[in-house]
Amino acid sequence: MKKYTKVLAIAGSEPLGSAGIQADIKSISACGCYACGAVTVVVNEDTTHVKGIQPIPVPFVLDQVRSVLNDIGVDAIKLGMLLSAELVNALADYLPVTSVRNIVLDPVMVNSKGDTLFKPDAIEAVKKRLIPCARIITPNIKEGEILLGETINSQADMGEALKKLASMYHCSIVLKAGYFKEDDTLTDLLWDAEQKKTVTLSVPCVKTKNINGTGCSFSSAIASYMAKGLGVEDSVRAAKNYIHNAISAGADYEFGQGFGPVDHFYMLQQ
Ligand code: PXL
Repeated sequence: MKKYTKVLAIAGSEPLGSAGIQADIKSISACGCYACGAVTVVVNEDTTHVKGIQPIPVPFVLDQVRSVLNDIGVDAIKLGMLLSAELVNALADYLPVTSVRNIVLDPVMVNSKGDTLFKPDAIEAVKKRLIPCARIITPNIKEGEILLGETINSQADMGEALKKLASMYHCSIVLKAGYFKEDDTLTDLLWDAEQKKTVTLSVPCVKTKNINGTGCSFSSAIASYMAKGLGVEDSVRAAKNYIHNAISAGADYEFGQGFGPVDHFYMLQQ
């Protein structure tokens, strides 16, 4: 019998098809895996801002996750927008009793538009309870600052920040430089906690407003490559390559008044 390599996204829905679980499903599919999705919240947004958030009741989110894991099983899980401490704690209780070890946590707290996507009490629960379940976390600079409790003012500060984050949290960490987009080159830093090494990942900065959902898509790509059996560094390098190509290919599309999407399926247009 043939088997799919399966990735479950546990994340929020949004109507544009650019970010959240829609972006996760596109990214996982584009990276060659079978995408499953358990919805945590339904967000109403346009390309300029978030207008409303309706959480799905926590027991029902867990029911969706159990339906996937108990029946078909998955090779990796990507955690996106979780919103509440109640859901973070429920997942922290449940995930360790599953057999899934490829857990990628995108600590979605602040999006590209600066909207807050987390309740304050959820932040403590993520730090104390959920990060210990993750194989890798993928904070942007703002999320890195929240996890660290200090500001990160430039790319030059990122090395020190990553060292401190690595000593606080014991998983692998990609600290994403995206906020420093006045620079010509963006250098994300990876702490590979399994090989005990720091890796620099530099790409030319693409000048575009079409960056909605980049974090979602990147973390889902990491989960997909981990699901296929790649190690931490190889998964992050492959995912970085995927998201850079998707941003470059999507850069010149007109899409609403604000932030547009990346071109998830750029490889189908060649
Ligand atoms: O890009 C962060 C993000 C994650 N999840 C959902 C979102 C967004 C951005 O707006 O709507 C559901």
